[in-house]
Amino acid sequence: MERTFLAIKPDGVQRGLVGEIIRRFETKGFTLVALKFMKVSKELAEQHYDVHRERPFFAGLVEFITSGPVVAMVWEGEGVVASARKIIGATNPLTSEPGTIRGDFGISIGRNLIHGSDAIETAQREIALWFKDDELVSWQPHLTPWLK
Ligand code: FUP
Repeated sequence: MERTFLAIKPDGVQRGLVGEIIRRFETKGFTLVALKFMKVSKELAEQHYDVHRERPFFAGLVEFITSGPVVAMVWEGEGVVASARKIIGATNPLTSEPGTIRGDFGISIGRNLIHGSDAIETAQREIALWFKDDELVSWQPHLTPWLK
């Protein structure tokens, strides 16, 4: 089954949006596989954003993501990678559609509340980077038959 990696960034935590953000994935019908509340090390932040290493915003991005606790999560479900990206909205909250997390709660590209893997292969890399195998919980929610 398809899985994605999501992380509520320090701004989402500081603004008290953890419950609101998790609720959107839960009520959509996706299944929670792993969740941890943690401070992010500089090493983990740099590895996570490795593709942006040469970009001018890289240092600020690493500083921001390590500035306070985050909620790291794995969610599972058919098409979850692309669907989560829709629920999250475009990178810049000023142009994200209303109804998306970034569109509803953000105004700054550098404070865009949540990360979501952009492709299935990226999700696999990010899940392995953030979680140990024994932190991933496989289970069958009883609600499943009502959603299909
Ligand atoms: P996304 O996949 O929507 O999180 O966006 P990207 O992978 O393109 O960018 C990763 C993070 O870099 C964004 F969440 C915000 C930050 N960023 C900037 O701060 N400035 C930019 O110009 C582009 C991205």
